[in-house]
Amino acid sequence: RADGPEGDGSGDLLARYGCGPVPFTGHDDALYERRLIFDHVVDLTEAGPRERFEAVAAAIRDVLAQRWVRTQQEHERANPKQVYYLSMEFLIGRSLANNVMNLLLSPLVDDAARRRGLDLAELIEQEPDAGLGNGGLGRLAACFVESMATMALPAIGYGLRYDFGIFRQELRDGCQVEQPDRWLARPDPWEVARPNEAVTVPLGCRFEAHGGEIAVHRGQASHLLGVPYDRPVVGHGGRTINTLRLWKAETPDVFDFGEFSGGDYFGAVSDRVLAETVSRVLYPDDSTPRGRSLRFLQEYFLVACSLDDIVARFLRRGNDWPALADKVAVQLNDTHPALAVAELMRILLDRAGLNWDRAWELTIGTLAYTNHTLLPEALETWPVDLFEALLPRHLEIVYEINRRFLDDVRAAHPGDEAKVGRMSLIEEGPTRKVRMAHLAIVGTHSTNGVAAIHSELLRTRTVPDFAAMFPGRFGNKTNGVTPRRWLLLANPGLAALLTEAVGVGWAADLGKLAAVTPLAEDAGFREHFLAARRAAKLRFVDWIRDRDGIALDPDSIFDAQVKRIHEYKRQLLNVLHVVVCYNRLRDDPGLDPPPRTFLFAGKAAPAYHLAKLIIRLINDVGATLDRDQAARGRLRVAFLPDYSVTLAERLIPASDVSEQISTAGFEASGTSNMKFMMNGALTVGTRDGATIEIAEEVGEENLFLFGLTADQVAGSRGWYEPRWHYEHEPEARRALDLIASGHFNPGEPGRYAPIREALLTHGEPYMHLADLTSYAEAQRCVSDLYADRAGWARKAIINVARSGKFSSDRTIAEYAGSIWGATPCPVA
Ligand code: T68
Repeated sequence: RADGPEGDGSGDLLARYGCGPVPFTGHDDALYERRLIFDHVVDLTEAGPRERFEAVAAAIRDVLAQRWVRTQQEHERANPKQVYYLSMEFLIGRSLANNVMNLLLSPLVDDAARRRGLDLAELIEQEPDAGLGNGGLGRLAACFVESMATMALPAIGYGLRYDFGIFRQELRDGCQVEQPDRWLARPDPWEVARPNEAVTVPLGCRFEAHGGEIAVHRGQASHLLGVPYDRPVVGHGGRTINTLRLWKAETPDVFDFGEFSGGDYFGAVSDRVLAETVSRVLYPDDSTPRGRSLRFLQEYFLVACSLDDIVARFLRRGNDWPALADKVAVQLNDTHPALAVAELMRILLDRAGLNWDRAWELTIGTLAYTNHTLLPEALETWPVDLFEALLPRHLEIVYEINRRFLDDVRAAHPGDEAKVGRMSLIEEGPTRKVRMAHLAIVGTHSTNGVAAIHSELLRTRTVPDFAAMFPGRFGNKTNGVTPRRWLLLANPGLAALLTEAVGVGWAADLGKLAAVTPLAEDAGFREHFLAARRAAKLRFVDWIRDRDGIALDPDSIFDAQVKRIHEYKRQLLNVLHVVVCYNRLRDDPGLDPPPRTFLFAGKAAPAYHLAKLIIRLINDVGATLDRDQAARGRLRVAFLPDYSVTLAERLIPASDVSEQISTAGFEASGTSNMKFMMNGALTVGTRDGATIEIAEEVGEENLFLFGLTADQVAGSRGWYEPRWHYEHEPEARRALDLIASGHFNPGEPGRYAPIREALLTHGEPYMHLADLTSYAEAQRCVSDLYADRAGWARKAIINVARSGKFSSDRTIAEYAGSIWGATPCPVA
């Protein structure tokens, strides 16, 4: 009775990968009631919303359990090349509605809920976001595992099961206050603990944890235990259900426990608590690693647990060491798991007993690395001392890799010791450090960036010596996002319209949306399109009113910049433009631009003081505009607290304008730019990251590009003088002066002096003032076009129609084809 809709969900791509809708049959109709009564021991009529959510989720898990087992059995049997995605972050969000959708159970579940009088929307709101990531990098990992399952690739994601994910952001007086994210306060219905598959992680010392740092006791080896918690990753169509395996750190079992505690009950129990600190909390710094030693231990813990598991599975399937690179592909999500290079070498040398050259060839053949940033301060390094204390054998291996590598560098460039110093895996200085990016490039067969411009800059500017030495290793894999979560689930109205226009296949083959292009010229379709977008807007307005008590005017343009707060992303450029608009309204009350609401959301790293000041400024400006007659009803600013996957799912479909305004050359790719485009927002953006490729797909006339190019930005290094703009551009000067005057914060007039100072510093790296004039001009074009409903709809429709390239299915097909050499393993 749980049949998926016939013939549905079987796009060309799915067909190519041998998948299609799968009928679920033979489940009894009382899964929900049984879960409620037997798991919660509560009468049906007494159950609260949280219990009802858990029972529904558990019932869905019951439905998928056999299919999940079947997937694993098929992978064991077929022994295909298996893909492993290692990431310190998976920003999953909620799972209930997504899983129901991908299982093609929505009609059944809607019907079952109706018959029981259950309010599904209310139950969905009970699920906390699994916020095990900071931003783009973590969300990308979540999109990738979903695409891999949809495409029937035999793939496992490995990460950490943090007790606390990304902090909850509260605003007090307009300031960010971080609160712990207690997402596991109630049992998570999706995870399956597998203590019998726990692995032991040996360490070269014992340690104590003090506020994110560890103190080591050298010479006393110790162990951690990694306990896997598995989560289902449901592919669209429900045929393949892959696994996301998250490791929880514990202390070794009671047996060892008794041995080393030596009768010290109290000490033994506190050791357990200590071990568990390793997977306690996600580090909330998205771009500047703070070099905390506990983070290093987390990274090693992920690598050691995952490689142990990978090797065990490889051997269990009857494979032998020489076949490792033919049967296993490991993708490293940034350098965070780059210790895998040393760990795999250790396994192959010390456990498999291979010689160095054999071990090295297999290591390189198995591993591949993705870079996500060019910011020099974001490139990870770890002190040699920390390696030595915690992982002495790994340090030995790193030194040997480096010795052989530098021999090769010297052979190729005799006498060029400067190059040797630049390329070494070890950074010399007062504290010697291991350069993780160098280790990752040297120890893998593939290094890729995440958008064309980023991959190019990586090769030519960041690591040119390596690109020259290993030209065949460098490539590009432009990011993508899953159209299931980000269009089919997030925007049901628009999704239904698209299905009506081009059939159901688009969700699994987003290129099919190209067939929508001619409908941009169809007045009737444009009306339906605008109506679907209006519906998404109204839905968001209701939702955010209920969540935060924020009242938004759906008749205004929703102009959104939602992402981590960072100087390079230039929320300040957006604010400066808002103040320019405000000054114009104050000067000329007769002005009549279309009303606009500037929506901001995003978290600041807790120690990034300027980013926190930017949040406060946005809130101060918002409050001032609300009070000022000149702005009221025409210009608003709202900062939506606690940005999350769930907030993004609601906000993106409701937005008219997508702000992608990073300083050119700084944003590796961006992925929200793709989500906005797919949902019919128009982009105001710089020629940066994947926004360049969006412009190529839609044509420059269908978005609003402005500002300096990456080459121009790089060419200005050293001589950029923001004061020139301040002195010659009156609107820029007045905006900056108004911010610095205390107009928005009369209680503490000096509050924004540091912002003024930063923006006017000679050589200001993000060149805000240099781009302000062209940005304001682009924004004027936005306002002008908005007045032309048909013109706006045409462009928006073309954006949706041309978004096919930005499906993560395309990205994953490229990884599978040119990096992993992996092919689908469909589950019958
Ligand atoms: C982002 N990086 C890029 N890093 O900024 C973005 N970093 O352009 C890109 O689209 C995205 O990756 C996906 O490729 C991050 O999100 C982090 O979150 C991070 C976390 C810890 C340490 C360093």
